[in-house]
Order: sequence, then structure tokens, then C-alpha cells
Amino acid sequence: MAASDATAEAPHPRRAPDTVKILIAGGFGVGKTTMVGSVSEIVPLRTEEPLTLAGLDVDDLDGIEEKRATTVALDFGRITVSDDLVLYLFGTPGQQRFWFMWNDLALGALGAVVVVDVRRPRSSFAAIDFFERRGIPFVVAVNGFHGEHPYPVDDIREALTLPEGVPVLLCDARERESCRDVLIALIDRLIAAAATAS
Ligand SMILES: Nc1nc2c(ncn2[C@@H]2O[C@H](COP(=O)(O)OP(=O)(O)OP(=O)(O)O)[C@@H](O)[C@H]2O)c(=O)[nH]1
Ligand SMILES: [Mg+2]
Repeated sequence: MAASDATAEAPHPRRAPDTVKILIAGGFGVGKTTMVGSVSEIVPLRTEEPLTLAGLDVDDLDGIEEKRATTVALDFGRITVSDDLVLYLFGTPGQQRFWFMWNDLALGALGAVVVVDVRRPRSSFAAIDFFERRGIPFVVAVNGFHGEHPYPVDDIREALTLPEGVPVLLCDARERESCRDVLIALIDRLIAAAATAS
């Protein structure tokens, strides 16, 4: 066999997929760790510590009475979207006393999902503000606890005073498909933002 034939038959080397860092952010107990765990194809890294009596005065457990642990640093997961694209998911801590970590976590992030608990939308205001100020594109994922979505998207958009163009998706943080749809909406938004910028 001639050398040129061997070259022709050699398998085409596969290009490494693009990797994109995405933040999963939002207020205390809105379902960030749950979302990363639902959608990740690897066993997610978690940094959770038990909630104790010491935090009784500062940890508002209204509506999340079953919550036993809280993220103290980050969650990490991964999802392969296609042969060309892999998302690295970084879940932020939700409690105000850990917000100082958000700046470091946001380094190199191309986009974010702001998770909102449909019963306590205000708890995610600070996260929306954080990404707006930094110009990081984001989508809002409204987590209907117990799978219930009592409010139309337009009402939620108004309650959160979201800027024009920010997608709002109703989701269930416990459901993989639902979380995957949220990430696909974010990718669409990132592509649209890149097209506008070029
Ligand atoms: N019923 C129900 N429970 C949920 C849902 N999402 C999360 N939970 C529960 O609510 C609690 C809080 O969820 P987490 O995923 O820990 O929330 P988090 O935003 O990561 O919380 P922090 O990291 O402490 O800010 C946990 O006990 C979850 O099991 C949901 O959609 N429905
Ligand atoms: Mg968490």
C-alpha cells in the first residue's frame, strides 16, 4: 500500500469539543444543587454542610422546611450537549454570607441560569442584579416546587422587572429533561448575543 493511501485511510482526528463555563445561581434554597445534580452526566461535586441550630436566625427556611444542608462553596457538574459542545456547570452558594465567592466563580463564565423559587421570587433578585451589572447573559428558570406553576410567565417577568429579551422558563429542578431545556435556551441566548456582538 502506498504511503498516500495510508494517509487517506487514517481516521480523521476528532476535534476536541468546545467547553463552556455556565453558572447556576439564585437565592437560598431555590434548587441550584438539585438542578446541577439532575442534569449532570457525571456524579456532581457538592460542597454541602448540614444546617444547624446556630443558623436559625439567619437561614430563612420558610417554604423549604425540609431542607437539611446548604452549599458552602460550589456545585460542579458536566453535560455534553453535542460532539462539539460540553458545558461545565458551576452551582453557586445561595446564602448571603457566601456571596463573596460569586466573583471568583463567575470568572470565565459565558452565561448563567438564575433559578427562582416560584413561591419566593425575591430571593433571586440579587443574582439577577449580579449578572445584569456584569453583562453576563442569563436565563431565568422558575422552579415550581411540587411541580406547580401557578403564575404565567408574563407575571413572573413583571414581578422580577426583567429586562427585555431575558428568557423565562418554567422548570422542575428535579427533572433532567426540564433542566436540559433550560440549558438549551441559555445556549440559544449565548449564540444570539454573540451574533449581535459581531
Ligand atoms: N418539592 C421540591 N423540592 C425541591 C425542588 N427543588 C429542590 N427541592 C428541595 O429543596 C431543598 C433545596 O434545594 P437545593 O437544591 O439544596 O437548593 P440550593 O439552591 O442549592 O440551596 P443553597 O445551596 O442552600 O442555596 C432541597 O431539600 C431539595 O431537595 C423542587 O422542585 N420540588
Ligand atoms: Mg446548593
